[in-house]
Amino acid sequence: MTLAEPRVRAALPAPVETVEAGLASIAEHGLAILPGVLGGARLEEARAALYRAADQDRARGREQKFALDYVGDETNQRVWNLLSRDPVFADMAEHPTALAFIRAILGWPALLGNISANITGPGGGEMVLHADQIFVPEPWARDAQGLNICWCLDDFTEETGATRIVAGSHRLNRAPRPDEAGAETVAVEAPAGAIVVLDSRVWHKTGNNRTADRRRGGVFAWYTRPIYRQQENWFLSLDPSVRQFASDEMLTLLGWKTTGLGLVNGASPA
Ligand SMILES: O=C(O)CCC(=O)C(=O)O
Repeated sequence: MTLAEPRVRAALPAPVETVEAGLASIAEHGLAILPGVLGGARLEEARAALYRAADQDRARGREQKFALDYVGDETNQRVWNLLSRDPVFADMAEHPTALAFIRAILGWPALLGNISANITGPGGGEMVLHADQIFVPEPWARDAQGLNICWCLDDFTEETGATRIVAGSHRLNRAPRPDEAGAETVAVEAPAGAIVVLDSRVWHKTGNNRTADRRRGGVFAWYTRPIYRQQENWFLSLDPSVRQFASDEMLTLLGWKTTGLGLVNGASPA
């Protein structure tokens, strides 16, 4: 990084309680931490649904690794296409607080690129340091092209492998170069039930899980402006009952309700 580039800091922003404060935190630091968005029985329901899906995938040999995870790491576990696994994940993807951030930063319509999980396990390795919009050719436009909303279903701590970020790096408005992979990062510590809203340009990675026996479940809802291809191909993989009972907002997020792009014979498919 040259001196002409904005300073990035290792410090974490303070948690906030409102969307308005969250938007200010994202503008300044590239992320916002909002505790208590999920609580009580809803948190337990989401957690149970995630670990049920993860354990089923492992037992059936259905795990799929991710390209940015370290090769050979058999500890951390990805669970994809959560919409098809339990209705609680649709509730999270279209949670009013989540959509308030999407509307304010990306505008509407926006697309849900995926809602998937990364579960760290004891001894689990880190991920490659990255920005989520790395598929966008540089130079990047002035504004974020996506938002990643992490739902902490367990306590995110340094020991459990909390996501690690380079706060303020969104202001560099470019992806990290290979020689910056070792940049100083800080663990985003947040209690179970919190959401962490990440600007798609902020540099981050999974942390090492150094516990003897604790998993860290994080559900990542990834949204983009409507010109980008979704990470999950919902049209092939989505359980049809999700679309059948979807709200108008969910149909828009999935790409079934659309204008201009993604038409079927010139008309919106839904
Ligand atoms: O698991 C984490 O903490 C980060 C995951 C992540 O950055 C990603 O999936 O893009």
